[in-house]
Amino acid sequence: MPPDPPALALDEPWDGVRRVALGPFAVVLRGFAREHAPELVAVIGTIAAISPFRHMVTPGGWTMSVAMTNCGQAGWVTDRTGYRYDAIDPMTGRPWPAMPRTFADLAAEAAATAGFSGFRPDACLVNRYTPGARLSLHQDRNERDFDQPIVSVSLGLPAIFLWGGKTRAETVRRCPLIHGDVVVWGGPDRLTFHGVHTLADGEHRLTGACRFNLTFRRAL
Ligand code: MD3
Ligand code: FE
Repeated sequence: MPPDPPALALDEPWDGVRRVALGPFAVVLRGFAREHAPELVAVIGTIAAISPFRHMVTPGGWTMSVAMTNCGQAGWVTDRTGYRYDAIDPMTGRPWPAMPRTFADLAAEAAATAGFSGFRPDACLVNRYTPGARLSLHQDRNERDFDQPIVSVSLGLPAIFLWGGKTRAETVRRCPLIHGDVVVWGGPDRLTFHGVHTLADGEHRLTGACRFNLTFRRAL
């Protein structure tokens, strides 16, 4: 009998991608988007020229510290009436800018690398964090099909991602996310409580004093 192949540690790249598991179906692909970062940041600028970043208001009446915009067929929005996906940007009254091919291809490639082949996102939420901004613990449950994964791309300043459990009460773990990291969530980990810790001061050569996060979803 041939000997078993040597076990691969999860953080050892076997196809050039360094993986860090957050859970059984949640994986960080370290630096996966790094080489695409300059283009991604430039495209964020063209999206924001059409649908500007804005601070949305939660149903409870709080103005979010994270500024947001969207591209794709559907955009995530919140106002006093609730959270939803909308094909129309409420600020401009026009459709969100189309999802650039480079965005959709990167998200599909990352999903496939994490074991979710055939992911075709129709929504991309663009989050902009400046120092002091944070995203409190929440679940993403406005999407129709929870079997579809979510892909997130971190650009610019580093952040501490908060990773909880299936209920709000469970212990929260911290995971640093840096420029170029891509995270893919799916399956049972899709409804995990998560958030982003208050962004620390800093300067990034590509983004200045800011962190962008692209969140790709199949919303419709
Ligand atoms: C884990 N954004 O926009 S993306 C969000 O860095 C959001 O801006 C964070 O959470 C950010 O809703 C993190 C990562 C993310 C998105 C969806 C998830 C993580 C998730 C759904 C389930 C579990
Ligand atoms: Fe979220």
